[in-house]
Amino acid sequence: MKQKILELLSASEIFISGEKLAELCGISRTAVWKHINSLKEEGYNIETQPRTGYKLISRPDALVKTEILDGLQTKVFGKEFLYTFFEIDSTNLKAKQLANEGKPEGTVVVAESQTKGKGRLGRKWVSPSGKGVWVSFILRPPILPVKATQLTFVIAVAMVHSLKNIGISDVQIKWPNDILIHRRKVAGILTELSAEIDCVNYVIVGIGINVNQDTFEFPEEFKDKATSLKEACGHKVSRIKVLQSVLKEVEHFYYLYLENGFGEIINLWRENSVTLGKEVEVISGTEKITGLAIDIDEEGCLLVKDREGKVNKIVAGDVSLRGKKGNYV
Ligand code: BT5
Repeated sequence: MKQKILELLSASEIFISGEKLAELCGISRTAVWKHINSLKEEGYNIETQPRTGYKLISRPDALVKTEILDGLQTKVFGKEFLYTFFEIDSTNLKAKQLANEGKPEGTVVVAESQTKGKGRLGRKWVSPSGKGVWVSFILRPPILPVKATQLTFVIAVAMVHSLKNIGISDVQIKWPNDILIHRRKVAGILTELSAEIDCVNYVIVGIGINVNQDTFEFPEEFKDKATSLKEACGHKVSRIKVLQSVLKEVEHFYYLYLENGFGEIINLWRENSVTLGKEVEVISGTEKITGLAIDIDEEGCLLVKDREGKVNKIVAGDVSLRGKKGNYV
């Protein structure tokens, strides 16, 4: 009902009386008043005039439920199960807990900040308050566990489209899980699997997107490798719009993948890859491989042709691209 009141206020440029809102929503005026107060607590600036009613002045710049749902164009993702937190250890950990409790596919967890944001292999993901979109969702794909790695590619393709949709160009994918703008990392994807030998219980996909940081705000260790949407387009970007766009495209490409398989996704991935056709250095466990990144295979492994002409199939690792000065960055 709160959502409906917000929609009515958004659509009106003039004051709407409590009586009118009550009538349109089929609730009492006291109930309207309570919902208005709850919206105010969430950060909506609603002007109230005793005899004329209510008018929406401004919206909060916060990842609150009402705001996320207002205009969210998904069928399932985030529609029924959407959890928002001001601060959390990690949205992936929370999503995992919810998945273990039986929450369905399309459940979404978002936080303003994470105290233990995770990257791959236990690395840290820096997630400051109010600056980014830190989101995870539950998937329950009817696929074999060996195919679960393909989901990172599905999500990467969805990420490129979702950022392009909101007017951000030059978005590219670096194998396996980085989203880059002008060769700097703007987002990372973390895919975690729970499975039996022959079936997937669930997959948690976590995405961290830098939205409104300035370069100087990034920690020294990766300042020269990271960027934000604000840096890329020169102005502040609405985190709500980013999140809504990501959820829409993730849902779209995920269902496309389930229906049509990996083929279409692979082609889209290739089109948007910064890795293929480049000289790369890959650190995979204790191994270091250098060569030409020629393609990815059906499982999403990177194929790197070394100087001897041998094609190395790389299952997991970190890729550096050869820079203009011949060094790997
Ligand atoms: C990733 O790992 O890129 C996956 C990041 C996934 C984060 C999301 S946020 C929502 C959800 N909840 C979680 O707890 N996690 C997910 P990886 O490829 O291992 O990259 C990690 C490395 O990126 C770090 O070692 C840093 O060097 C760098 N890094 C950390 N924070 C960053 C940031 N905000 N922007 C750019 N680079 C960062």
